[in-house]
Amino acid sequence: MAGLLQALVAVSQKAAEVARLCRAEEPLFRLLVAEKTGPDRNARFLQDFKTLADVLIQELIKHDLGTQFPELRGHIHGEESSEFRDAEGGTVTVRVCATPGDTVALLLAVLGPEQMRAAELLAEAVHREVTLGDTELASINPGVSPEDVGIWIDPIDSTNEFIGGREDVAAVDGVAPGGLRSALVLVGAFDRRTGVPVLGVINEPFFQRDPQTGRWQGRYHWGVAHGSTRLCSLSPPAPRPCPRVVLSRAEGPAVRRALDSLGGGPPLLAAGAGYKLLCVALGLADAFVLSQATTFAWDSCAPHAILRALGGGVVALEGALRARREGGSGETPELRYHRPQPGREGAERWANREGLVAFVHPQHLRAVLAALGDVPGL
Ligand code: 2IP
Ligand code: CA
Repeated sequence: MAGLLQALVAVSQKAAEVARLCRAEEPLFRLLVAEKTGPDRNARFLQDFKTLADVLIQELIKHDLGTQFPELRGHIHGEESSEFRDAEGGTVTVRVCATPGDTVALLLAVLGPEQMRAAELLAEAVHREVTLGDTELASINPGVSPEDVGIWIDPIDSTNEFIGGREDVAAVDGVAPGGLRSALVLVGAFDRRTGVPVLGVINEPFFQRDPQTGRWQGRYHWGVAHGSTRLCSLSPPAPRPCPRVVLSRAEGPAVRRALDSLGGGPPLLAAGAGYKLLCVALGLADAFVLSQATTFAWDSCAPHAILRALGGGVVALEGALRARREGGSGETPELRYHRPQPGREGAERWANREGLVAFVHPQHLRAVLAALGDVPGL
């Protein structure tokens, strides 16, 4: 039986396939963008279709991993709730059923009986077998036991860019500021006991268009940071002398100004938390700084494992600044993934409340923290 890392990659490939299908197949595409097209809109369900696509991807990942590794059941978490309203106002729990026919029936309950073609296309994709022809990956055995880990899934990070679907967004120094490129599938595994991320897969469903067929081609990246094992499909990028940062468009002016002193040039701006973390892993930026609590465990777990595999990490911004002020020596504690925030409800239980800094080279983390040390409110 293939190992857990190979299974995470395989499910991410299947998820990416469903994401591409939603944009390539007319009946699905129509549903996906229906909110924007107005007159075609069917108030009964259309508003929910983009969420249904997310949930279905999340559920196929849960289903495939739980089938292959029963020890993981009950420990696979995702961003989305799988409860939907059906046509009669009742509740349907979206899941992958035993047969494609049963899955079609369940999807019809959410989509409405007239959406047979869309339901069939989706059900066929979620029941398809995926084979990986990746010989390098096949030879990796990270030694991570499924009974020791939990899983975080972000079925589609940057959902807005996925729906918006812009294809012509020009990259700035290799970084796409937005558009389909920033929509990613993220699947990470963390140690159940310590919360440390140990395996990560980032899948880019919309990496590039095949010049021959015009179809979207994806690619994926994986990393292992378990015990003393560090393995990654990427090589650690060479550090720039002065770190270049990537930021959310929503980042405040005080943080932006403070980071100017790093001397690494104007910050790159990009959509998608996962995409910005990927930019750091790829060396397109040296650090991603976020001062707000707008990312969650499912956004950062998988990329965090990859950054650790490359020798870097992701720390809580406020916690790291506090530790620095208190003059603590030693390593800054990194984000963990096993415990919800006490006293919070819903998604907020899993927010990265203290912001974050992602890096590959520790000297860049130190430079960023030094630059932000005097920003009021941090
Ligand atoms: C979002 C998405 C957003 C990001 C936000 C995430 O996840 O990645 O793009 O904001 O933090 O939670 P920004 O683009 O400003 O970084 P999702 O799309 O899955 O809700
Ligand atoms: Ca997300």
